[in-house]
Amino acid sequence: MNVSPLQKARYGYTPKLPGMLRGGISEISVKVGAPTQSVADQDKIKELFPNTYGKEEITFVKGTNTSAAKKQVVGVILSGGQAPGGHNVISGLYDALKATNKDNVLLGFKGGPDGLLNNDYVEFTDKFIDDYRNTGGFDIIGSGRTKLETEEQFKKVVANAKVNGLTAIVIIGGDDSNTNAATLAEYMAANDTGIQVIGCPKTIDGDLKNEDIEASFGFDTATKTYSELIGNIERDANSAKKYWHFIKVMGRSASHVALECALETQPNICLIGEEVAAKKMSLAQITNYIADAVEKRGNAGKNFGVAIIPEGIVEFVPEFSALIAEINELLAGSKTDEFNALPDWNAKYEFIKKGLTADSFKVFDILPQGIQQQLFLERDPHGNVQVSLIESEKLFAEMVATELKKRKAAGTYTGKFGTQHHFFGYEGRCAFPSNFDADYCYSLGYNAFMLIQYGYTGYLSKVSNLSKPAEEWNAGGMPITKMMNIERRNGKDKPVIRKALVELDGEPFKYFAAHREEWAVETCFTYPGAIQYYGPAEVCDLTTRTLALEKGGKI
Ligand code: FBP
Repeated sequence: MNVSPLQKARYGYTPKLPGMLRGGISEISVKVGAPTQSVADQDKIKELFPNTYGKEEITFVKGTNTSAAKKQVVGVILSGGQAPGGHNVISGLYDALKATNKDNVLLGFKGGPDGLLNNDYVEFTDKFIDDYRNTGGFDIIGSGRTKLETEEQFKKVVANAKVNGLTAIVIIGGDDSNTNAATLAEYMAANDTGIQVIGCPKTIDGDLKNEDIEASFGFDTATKTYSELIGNIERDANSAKKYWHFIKVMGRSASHVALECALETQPNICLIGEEVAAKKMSLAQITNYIADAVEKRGNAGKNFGVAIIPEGIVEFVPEFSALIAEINELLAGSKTDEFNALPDWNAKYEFIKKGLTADSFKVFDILPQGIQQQLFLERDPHGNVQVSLIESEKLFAEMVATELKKRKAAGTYTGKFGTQHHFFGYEGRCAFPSNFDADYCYSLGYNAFMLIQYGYTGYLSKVSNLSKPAEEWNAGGMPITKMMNIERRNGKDKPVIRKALVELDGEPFKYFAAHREEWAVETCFTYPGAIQYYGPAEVCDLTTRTLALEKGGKI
């Protein structure tokens, strides 16, 4: 295999484990905490997960190993969108499994949940794993988004697991994938299969976090990559002084990615979906908010700027989210096929007009046709609107341009407004993991094996105290049902992991809100530069500003 000099050097990087996991299984014991409850809808979740609900949170501590000696055959899948560090979760899992018993086996099922359904796997060896250590991407076994929910699917997974003698399955994924993990764990327990299921918290979106899970892996590297690019664009804008750049960043519904990038780069504008929802802002109000900054800067001769738009923004504009909810119901079940079978956009437009309420149709009708069509693109298998396909960066640039024309005619705006659009998403999902993600992911995988060895099921691998050096990190597990509530998906009530949104009374948002007025009008850009893998720890091992602020630190 041809490898770059950086990749070759990264093979030699030794990820840092939490202090309590160093020394191997013989020195690791378990401290059992208090029983847990789901974050909401307790009765319903308890009823749906009678075998895995209410379990205790656990922490690993230094002490005598009390786990039963047993040969483990573990299956692992990568699930959902790529996130830097997935390969290290697998290498940490592999190293812990082999260090505990060299006869233990790790099978990697290919293409996400489909691998488990189709019994399509590879057996990992030292050589195989070594080629992927500390590298980005999910290409080691691929990924997929299939939802595991039907009896037929579960039966297939159990049959394939039994054929291979699996003792446990590890699902590396985001909120939807770990919802799969919880459901599969419950099925395995209810049917006395003896097969354990453990999840690992992945997603660049940063929305799989709560009081126990401080960060999902990949968020650190992806936001550093986007911030590097945004900083480069800011420098270009400040050099050429002729464009406003509208930059959409990935992150699905929550605006964690946008907020972190704003804290890193101090752009003129950064929209936060959660604030838009809280203030019930309309499309016109958001447009005016951006246009005010453009006007002030333009009238002062600064005809350039940078605006960060979170990809999920449209879901938070109340009139827009009402529209999306109506469209979701309109497309529920077989109605998607009916809609897709219509011959052309005119016929589809009439179908939509008939199906929407008058208020929602009014909002729909003012959107550019391109955006209208994007709202009807296929949902993902979990029923989510694919927000990465909606070009909100163009929507707002167009709406601001229209508003500025009016202001020019009224004589209040004297500047020029030229725009460029960008979407940063896929650029960051497979970057070489930062030192933080390399260490965190390896630790999550290593820790997942400890949970297996100690017989736990339906747990998420938990590594915490992440704003401190790795030596001081804590390791343990949290029942996945603790994070669950009931939400409406595909027109039905479903038990799902609750997404963590940006908290408007949280320190990251408060810091941003305290500085944004100045950033809007002045040019306060900061240029983070590329991720550094080698050099001083204060440059290379720093994690996100979000985590630093959440943990009471300063930035
Ligand atoms: P996960 O929630 O599975 O981690 O996916 C994250 C994500 O990158 C989102 O930010 C984005 O909206 C979506 O995946 C894009 O999906 P796809 O890779 O299918 O285009």
